[in-house]
Amino acid sequence: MTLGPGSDVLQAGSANDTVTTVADGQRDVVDCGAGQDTVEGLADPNDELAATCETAQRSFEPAKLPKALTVGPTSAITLAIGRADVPLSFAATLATAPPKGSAKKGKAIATATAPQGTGPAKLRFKLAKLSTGFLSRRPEVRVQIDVVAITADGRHFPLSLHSGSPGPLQAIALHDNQLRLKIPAKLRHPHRR
Ligand SMILES: [Ca+2]
Ligand SMILES: [Ca+2]
Repeated sequence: MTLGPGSDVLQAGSANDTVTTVADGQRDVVDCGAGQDTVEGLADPNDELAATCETAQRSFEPAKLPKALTVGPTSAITLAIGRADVPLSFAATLATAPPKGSAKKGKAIATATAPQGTGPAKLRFKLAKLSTGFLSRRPEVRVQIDVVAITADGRHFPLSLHSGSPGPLQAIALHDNQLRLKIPAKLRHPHRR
């Protein structure tokens, strides 16, 4: 099976399939189905290849996002985003999640970068001004994490991270890249006991 130009979603059947043209710079979502299946070529960092693709070279394997994360005592959060099998650097923005179905953009809260490397990838966000402003009033806020993987040759791949384990075809769902951030009262009101 050869995928065409652009982003593709492929659900293969029970035959032994060979899927080509995944490393095309576009995000592809592939579930190989049953059988002994092969994906040819090194996948793009944002391609999503299900575990049903037995033989596949993944360049980035995303981690499962936690459903909720509590801000640490230094007003920072550290998030494991996955594992790079080729040298990748990362740039990320943390913003409030817009209401479901809304075209509005969230409010940016923090940014983070991770230097180029292979192996486990982590992002550390330092949150400013928790004791003033809108975050001081919110014990919990739904946030969106937009992460871009940058290859050694400078190409940018927006990543898709999930907190659940939906089937790969549902993986392009609404709540991509979102989690709940819990902000302890003592960070929001440091002077109150
Ligand atoms: Ca691709
Ligand atoms: Ca198959």
